[in-house]
Amino acid sequence: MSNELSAAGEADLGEAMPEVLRVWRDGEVAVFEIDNPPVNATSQSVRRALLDAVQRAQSEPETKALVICGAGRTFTAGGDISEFGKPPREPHLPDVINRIEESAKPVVVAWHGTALGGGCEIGLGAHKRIIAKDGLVGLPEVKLGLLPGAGGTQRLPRLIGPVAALDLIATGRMVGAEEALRLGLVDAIARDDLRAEAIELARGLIGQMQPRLSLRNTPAAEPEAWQAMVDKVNREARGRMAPQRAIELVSQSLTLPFSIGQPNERRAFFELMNSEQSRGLRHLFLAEREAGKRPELAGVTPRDVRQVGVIGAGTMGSGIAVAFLDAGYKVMLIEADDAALQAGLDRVNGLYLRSIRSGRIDENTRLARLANLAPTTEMGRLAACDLVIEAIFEDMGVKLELMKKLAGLLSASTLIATNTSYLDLEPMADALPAPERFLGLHFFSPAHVMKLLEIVRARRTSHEALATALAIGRKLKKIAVISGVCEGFIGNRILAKFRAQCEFMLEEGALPREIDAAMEAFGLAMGPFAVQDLAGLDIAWARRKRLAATRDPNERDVPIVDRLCELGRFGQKAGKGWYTYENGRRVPDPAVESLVRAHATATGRRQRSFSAQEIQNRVLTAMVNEGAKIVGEGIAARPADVDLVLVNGYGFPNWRGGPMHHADMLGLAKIVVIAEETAARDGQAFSVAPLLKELVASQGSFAALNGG
Ligand code: T1G
Repeated sequence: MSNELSAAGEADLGEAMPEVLRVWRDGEVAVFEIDNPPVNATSQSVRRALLDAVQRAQSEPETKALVICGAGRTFTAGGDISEFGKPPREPHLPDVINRIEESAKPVVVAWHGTALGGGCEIGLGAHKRIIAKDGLVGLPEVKLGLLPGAGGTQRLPRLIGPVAALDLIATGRMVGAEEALRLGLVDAIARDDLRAEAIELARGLIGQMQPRLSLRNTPAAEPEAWQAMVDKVNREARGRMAPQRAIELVSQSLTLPFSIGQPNERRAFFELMNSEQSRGLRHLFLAEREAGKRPELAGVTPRDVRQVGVIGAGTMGSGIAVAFLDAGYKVMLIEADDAALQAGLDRVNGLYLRSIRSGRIDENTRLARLANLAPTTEMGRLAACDLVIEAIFEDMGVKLELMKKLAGLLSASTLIATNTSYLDLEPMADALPAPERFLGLHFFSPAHVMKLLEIVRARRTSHEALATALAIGRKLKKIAVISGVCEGFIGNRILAKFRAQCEFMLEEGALPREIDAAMEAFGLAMGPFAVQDLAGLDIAWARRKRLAATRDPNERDVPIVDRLCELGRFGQKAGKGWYTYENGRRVPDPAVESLVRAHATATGRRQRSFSAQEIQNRVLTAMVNEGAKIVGEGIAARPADVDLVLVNGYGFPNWRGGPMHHADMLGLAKIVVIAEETAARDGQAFSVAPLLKELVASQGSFAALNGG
């Protein structure tokens, strides 16, 4: 039977200690349970309590073995992110873990929930590891721009070999129990009762000499496998420093003793901690968790949504249907006629077949998800839905007609959402009784893959509808950001300014390939012209033609895309656009370059060459300036929300933290100087955001507006 020995914080450990470690004994086994909600982070108090408990156990004759486990939903999420960037406080985690490893009495770690970062490293210091069936373990530090800093880069390769270790450290991916066992990362998977089995395991080790990972040699790697992994990590690092440092440190575990490798790791850890890349990634981690927290929504209970109707089974509609099916919702997919419905179903099936082929899901999962799909052409059936999302043609007239139809079909309490990416929500809301249940759910294509969801709040959208949308976003595992209504909402509004600035540079002497190369060097996955080719230039052309009649003739407008389309250069699908495509490979086309040059000369503007840095500065300034307007107008609640949108929906490099965070790093004064130059040059197409000027005048920063 278990008997409670002490709780850290009670008499024997001194008054000052918070109760973050519960200690009791099961026969000869002392059990230490980390209890530091919400995720048992290895905060200073936890490190102190764990170190004291392990030390004390050494001299307790009745204790012969130790088990370390976690309370609540997770073993530990690792280092306490709120302590990052502050001076480290003793005891340091590497020392605590070294002490665990040196324990004369065997130590077993019981992993449940997630054992991440420092939580995984505690396990590597222990003598045996057991994991719950549904437990996950990993070293995700790289996602925060860091590396494991408590021995992980040195002990993991010694345990599972350098190739697998580098894979886990450089990707930061979590592995489940089965894979952990296969890799040799755990000694056992608990059959049933993790705690009891961990205690049993510890009991079986009593009296035996315990191996220390730090004294072991890293097993030699197959040279080709090692090189292949190094190449993969370098390829995928794309400007990020942490994965590259991981290669260096895991390599050191092959040649250097732990006593040298560990201090090297610690140095790298602090260097990275102070890097802009890690600051950017940590900013996004916190921004993601803050995005859904709105003071006005505190205490508002989201509605229960189970049955979702999706109207329109085109690319967006079918992707949205799959996103909801994947999250366990029942989905009704509506099309106007049988042929369109069948085409939509084929799309849904195609998405699932791709998921099977890539190993993301198995056949049973596919069948289970499809069992929740009800395809139909009968609009009347929508009455059974808790939420209806329209994903039909992007045309106000068509959408208004649909809203009128829905008004007659649905009860006034059914939530109604539009997936429009540009159109004004207010006229649609006007067409509905009870407009407070209406809002925008702007998904990004492919909707079942892309992480971003813009929740668009119309003037009358209720708190309940917003809270429900946020809860849906969480269930869909999306990063949901609330936007007010404006042309293009947060993301497309900034994208429009970004693209315009790129086209303006074409008129001043830059070439598409130079702009793309500069922006790819900045960290964008693809340059803006290559992206347009991928999406198809005809879409922009159609929109331009639609807007031509109402365009202000004084506004700076670049018509090059019209010329390309007139020549049938619709982008990748036509084999030519801003570039020519040879066997799928993009190559600059002299014909386009002379067309661009001819247009540029005809504008009468001064022609000059651009450095990559100048291109990047102009693009960034255009984005940040528009972002500042969006925040200033209250369309986005915080600059950090703008960062989340650009990083998760538009390929802005996450290690730069998003445009607003990056602007803070560069200094807003510098951005304002470039913005003022731009305003002088671009006339009506550009004005400096008042908020940006205010912040510079008050020596403020976007960060100060993030709160949280
Ligand atoms: N430190 C402090 N707070 C944390 C935290 C952490 N490591 N992880 C999560 N939280 C907070 C989070 O801000 C939120 O707070 C709440 O917990 C719930 O999180 C030397 C030093 C564990 C998979 O990178 O991946 O170890 O918003 O909303 O979706 O090598 O959180 O409620 O106020 O995310 O269930 C490495 C990061 C650290 C893990 C849970 N560890 N965390 O996901 O809940 S570096 C990580 C996660 C390290 C050593 C170094 C996830 C999760 P609030 P949540 P979730």
